[in-house]
Amino acid sequence: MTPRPDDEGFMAAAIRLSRWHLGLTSTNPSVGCVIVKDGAVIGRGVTAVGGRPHAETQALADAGEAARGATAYVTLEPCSHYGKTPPCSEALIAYGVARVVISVTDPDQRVSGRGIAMLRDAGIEVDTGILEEEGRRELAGYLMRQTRNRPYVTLKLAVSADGMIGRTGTGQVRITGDISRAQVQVLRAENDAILVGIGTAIADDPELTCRLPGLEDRTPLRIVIDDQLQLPLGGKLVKTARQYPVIAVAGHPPPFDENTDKVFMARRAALDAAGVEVLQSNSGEPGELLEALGTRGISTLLVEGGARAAQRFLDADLVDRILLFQGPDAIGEGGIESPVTKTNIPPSFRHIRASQFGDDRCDEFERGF
Ligand code: AOF
Ligand code: ZN
Repeated sequence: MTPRPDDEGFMAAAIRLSRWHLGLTSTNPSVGCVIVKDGAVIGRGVTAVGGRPHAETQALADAGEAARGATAYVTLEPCSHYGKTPPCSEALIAYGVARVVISVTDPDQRVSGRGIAMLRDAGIEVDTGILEEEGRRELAGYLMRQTRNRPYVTLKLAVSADGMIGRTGTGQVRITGDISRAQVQVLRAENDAILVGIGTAIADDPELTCRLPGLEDRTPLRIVIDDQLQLPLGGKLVKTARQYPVIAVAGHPPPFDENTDKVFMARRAALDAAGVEVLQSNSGEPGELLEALGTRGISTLLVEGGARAAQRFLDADLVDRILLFQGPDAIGEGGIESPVTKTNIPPSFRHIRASQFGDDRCDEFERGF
């Protein structure tokens, strides 16, 4: 019942493995599992695309007979329920694994401690909480949706050297370089959904797809906060809506007079005809949208801008992670100030990582939950 010196290294390997299918297993989490015997990895598994089979059963199959007496490192507590597949705990027992090391316990009410109990009842040694902080980070979307029925929210901002996110009156301003841009495409692929405000949708005409070769199919659900349904019908978002889904979130019904009512309904019908889903929000609050997304199985949301949308999520205290990309050039006059810069990150956030992407620096901040 005591952690061993090698535990963290092997758990780190299991966590790295879990990243392979990040964004591809929804609504199941992407779990990693390595099976170790005599100091060597003899089996590997990651939750399959689509969520099944689970990581452990694949790692056990990979190890085969050799799993007898081995140690299994798994990023999430092995399941104990009969779903579409039999429980992983049962498989670990059947293969004769001697010890199971777990990073994060599973909040799913069908599991939640029962997986560990099943293993212990069978005489298997179990240790939990190994690299828990790192494990929770990879499973953040799953954990957030399970415990709060909302997606884990990442706010991504690209700011100039003088802390601006753009310039008034112009379209997209190039702030960061190619490597950062590619990095953002990876971020898109890893998230279930991506959101911008209508201001950005009009000014930048973004496509919000994932365009990295091989990752095109991992374009997330695209969402625009669009109180008055002004999304341009000729823009890239609407034009690609039949291929990659788009949701326009309409604000709470304004005090309509007959005329505005007609315009709103006409826009609604036009978006509908173009294949855009219109979601009517009652309160106009980000919390309401997040709950609706959680209920649809969306575990991770990337908020990509602009300043107003970012501010709405920050004000509602609904940002869990901030990624601040900073380019080398200043924008100067006419710049639109970023709601967040390195010097005014809300105090509940902790700096966890800094990376260099070409000439740009990226700082990552998170707060626990
Ligand atoms: C594991 N290993 O790799 C994953 C687990 O719909 P089901 O039957 O696949 O069950 C989904 C639940 O399985 C999910 O809520 C979580 O509790 C667990 N996910 N468990 O042992 C895995 N992905
Ligand atoms: Zn399982």
